[in-house]
Amino acid sequence: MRLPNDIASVVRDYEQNGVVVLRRVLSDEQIAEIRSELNRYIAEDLPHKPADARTLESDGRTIRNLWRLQQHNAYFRQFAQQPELRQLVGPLVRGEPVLMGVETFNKPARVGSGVPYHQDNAYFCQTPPDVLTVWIAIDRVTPANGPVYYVLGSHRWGMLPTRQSRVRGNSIGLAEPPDVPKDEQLCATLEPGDMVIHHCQTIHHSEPNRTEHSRLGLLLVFRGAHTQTDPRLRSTYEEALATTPPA
Ligand SMILES: O=C(O)CCC(=O)C(=O)O
Repeated sequence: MRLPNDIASVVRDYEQNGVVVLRRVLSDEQIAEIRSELNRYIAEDLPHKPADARTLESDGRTIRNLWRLQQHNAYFRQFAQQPELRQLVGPLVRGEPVLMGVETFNKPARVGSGVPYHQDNAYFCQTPPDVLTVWIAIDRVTPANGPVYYVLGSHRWGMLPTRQSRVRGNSIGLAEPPDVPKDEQLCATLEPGDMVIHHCQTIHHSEPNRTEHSRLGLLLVFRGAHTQTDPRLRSTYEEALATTPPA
């Protein structure tokens, strides 16, 4: 990984905006290796995993998400533990980074579904909210194939009211979309190997992919070792999960 030397400026941007974009962190070779391991995992291992190791698109066969790769796959578990990444993540989560999840948002060509406006901490349920997601572009992300939009500074708005979304894989969203026009949000158009880091209270969403071009993202979730589960957030999330399970 080629991460910036100037960690202080990444921390400044992250604290200011709740999201920071880092370009060309992974090489083409590293991207090819990740893609090949994902394909191998899907073909050889996934059929033997529990159904909730993935979410399918509404066609019932195309993969929308892979979940908990840190449990299911040694390659991705190790990938997420690279020392230079932990060094960057530590100051952002204000403590010792603990890996909470490795997952994918595949946003496949033609059938890739949207993700409703949400704050991740409605899913992670941690207090204090020292949790973040590292979103790595495996495919190119264009304005057309379902980029993620982030509302800058919204990580400072606290946890907003939620409602169940009935979207498989994203069961809980914001009760109301934020009053910030899309053209004022950060649209994360990315090249393969670029990385976006966002805070777990940063509001974000993405639209369906109707193009012929897949928009695969690999996500790593870290919390600070000092965070704890908030029982109120957790029970709201469990209700949403019961209504709309991932599989
Ligand atoms: O990749 C997407 O479309 C949505 C990703 C997302 O919700 C997240 O990074 O938490």
